[in-house]
Amino acid sequence: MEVNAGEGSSQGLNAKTGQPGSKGKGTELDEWIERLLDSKPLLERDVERLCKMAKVIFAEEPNIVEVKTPVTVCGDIHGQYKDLLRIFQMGGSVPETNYLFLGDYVDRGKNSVATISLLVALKVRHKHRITMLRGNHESRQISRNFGFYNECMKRYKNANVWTHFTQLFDFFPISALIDGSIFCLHGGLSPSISTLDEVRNIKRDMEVPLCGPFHELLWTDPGNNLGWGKNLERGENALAFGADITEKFTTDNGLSLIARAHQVKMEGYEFTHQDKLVTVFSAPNYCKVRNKAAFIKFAGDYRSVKQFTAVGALEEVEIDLTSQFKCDDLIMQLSSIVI
Ligand SMILES: [Mn+2]
Repeated sequence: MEVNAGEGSSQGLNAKTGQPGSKGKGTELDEWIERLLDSKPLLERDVERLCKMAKVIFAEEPNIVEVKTPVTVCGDIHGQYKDLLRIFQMGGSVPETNYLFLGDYVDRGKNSVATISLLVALKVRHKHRITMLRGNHESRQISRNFGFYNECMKRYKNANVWTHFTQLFDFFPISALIDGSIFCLHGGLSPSISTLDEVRNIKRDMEVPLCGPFHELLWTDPGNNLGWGKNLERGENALAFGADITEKFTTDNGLSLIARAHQVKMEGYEFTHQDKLVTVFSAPNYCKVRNKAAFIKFAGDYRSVKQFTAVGALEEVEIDLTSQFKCDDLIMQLSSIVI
């Protein structure tokens, strides 16, 4: 993958012995990125330095990051590192392609450390090319129990790397707004939030709370019933919102669409709520569900969906279904890779 923006070169420099400050930030980051792409983990001290650099960048971002098209939107990755590389291969490399990730980088999959390390390194290297939102798994409470913590302990023999990353997660932005009209976040709406300004006013530099609006934006799902109701699939206190809630929020805030992640979908994506809401999920064969994964490119009024199956599929076929899908006056191009 081409990740070098052109300034500096890593040739002749030793990533292991180079001292901080002895070379340009870009060169050091390029070395880390190359190392990660070579499937080698970063050293613990490099993770610490990377997270310090990243904290400054994330802390400067507002709760709603303004993003312009063209941008490629990805849902949950969940430690499926090879599938993340597949996304870059199919969707375009960084920094040539702009990416917006909707959270849940860690847990469940086997390679949370490599996944979050690479994405954060790319973020620091090309901060205007990648937007990373916070998912409900970017929290101490969740990632302690669903894989990331145990993987850090296994790879580094201590919890320091987990601590560095989970401290960094507190600074991840909550949401993004594409071209002023597509509101993007990990979970969904909140019964306590009716305007984008209310999202802008949330205090976010903390562990994801156990309840309240911040929690809900990262945890809720769209439901089939109208209004607000229980979301029993996720537990007693979880909430789901109906198409009427989506309609009111999008109308009141001048939005054309809500793009969110958080739920596995067999096709990798699903439009619902009168096409005012799309779920995108980018981890194929998630927990062996045999789902396809997808990501969506927005470019002005043009939208295209790419689907893919798990790495290691015996056979891949690309099917161009251009013009079979129409969404209002927008043409959706669907290229599918199936076994
Ligand atoms: Mn989630």
